[in-house]
Amino acid sequence: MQATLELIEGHRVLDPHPAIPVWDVDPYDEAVLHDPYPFWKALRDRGELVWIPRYGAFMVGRHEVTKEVFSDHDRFVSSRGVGLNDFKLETPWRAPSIILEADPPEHTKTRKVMSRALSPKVVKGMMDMFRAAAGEIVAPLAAKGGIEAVTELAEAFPTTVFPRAVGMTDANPRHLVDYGAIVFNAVGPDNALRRAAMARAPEVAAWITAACARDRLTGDGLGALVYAAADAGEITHEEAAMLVRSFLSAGVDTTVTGIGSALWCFSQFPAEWEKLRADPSLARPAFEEVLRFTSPVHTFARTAGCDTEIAGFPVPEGAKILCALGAANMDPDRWGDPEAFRIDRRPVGHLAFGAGIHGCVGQNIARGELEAVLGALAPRVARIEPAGPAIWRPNNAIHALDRLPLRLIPS
Ligand code: OVM
Repeated sequence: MQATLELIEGHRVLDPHPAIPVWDVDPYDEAVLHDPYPFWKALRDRGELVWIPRYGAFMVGRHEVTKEVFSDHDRFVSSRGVGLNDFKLETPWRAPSIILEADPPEHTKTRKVMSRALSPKVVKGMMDMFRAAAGEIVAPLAAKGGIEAVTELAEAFPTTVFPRAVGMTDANPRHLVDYGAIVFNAVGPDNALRRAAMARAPEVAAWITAACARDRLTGDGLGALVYAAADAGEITHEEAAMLVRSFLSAGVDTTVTGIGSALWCFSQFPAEWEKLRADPSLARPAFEEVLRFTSPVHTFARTAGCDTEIAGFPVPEGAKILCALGAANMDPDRWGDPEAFRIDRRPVGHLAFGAGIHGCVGQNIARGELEAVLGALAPRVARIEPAGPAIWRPNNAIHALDRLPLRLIPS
């Protein structure tokens, strides 16, 4: 007879070292996800490394230690999943991503292909298309005045330009946005958010998988670049389809969130909008500050691949470490006056794109999209004012708005 391995949230049950601070909190409580800032402060205040009994996992939120865990891919692996489930012990809900949920040496090959497809040169070639699309979306909104910014702008722009960039021949904007939300909720615990996401996963995932096939893509997009790497023998054609799936997993919900959060920041800090209008070259640094201030991906995990230490405390092999990127981005030990949103801060070292070999491979295209959107808004819109309460949408990994009513005052 074989003893049943006891699991908590799909990973091994462990006993933390008794000196590690224990915090009886649910980091995925909907109240926390609605307004995570007080939770992030409390997490940093509890210590360098905290034990969360509710999920049998460690958590970090101070900048230095979060960056250490996130960038040390030798000790803290991604191949066992970047959520609470340990892929070594439980079958994941979809075939693992061959870039996000992979370690070297396998990761090295797929990362190289994606990195080339998303290079600054490729993104530069898309900027005219991004700027034209941003102008077409923004001009009527600026004239209209009252808008619901999440649907009319934050979702409208990436769901227009991203399928074109990838070369998708038929796009379903709703499925693209929803798939992102599913993928990101899936890295959380088995809570109501994850269950609701999983209920919709079969239908949406089937559509996504079909959309990754070569015959569904044009010959001149990012998808074609990935399939060209397969033709060249760098990866297999099956791997190419999986990497196209990664574009569709990581490229839509994240940029939708970035745009929505940028608009929210400017509606809250009108003097910063004036600064941007006075100096449009601040669009890029402004986006970095939006990322630091709002952390579109608030939490991802790693798994200890060996017995190791964090902040001097022992951490056993198989331990999950929840990394609160949002907490690190607001750490007063790293950022002066972190609760001030200042578009000229130039917050080098923020963790919104992660760090190390898994740092967001799409960050150039994300920056290009935001530059296009802010570049279309700045000359047309004198002020961005709240026109009702901004409502955040709880997600196990994404810190995003659900509704953002705004009044755009034309210039
Ligand atoms: C992927 C992927 C990459 C980055 C983020 C992400 C969880 C997914 O390769 O599927 O969202």
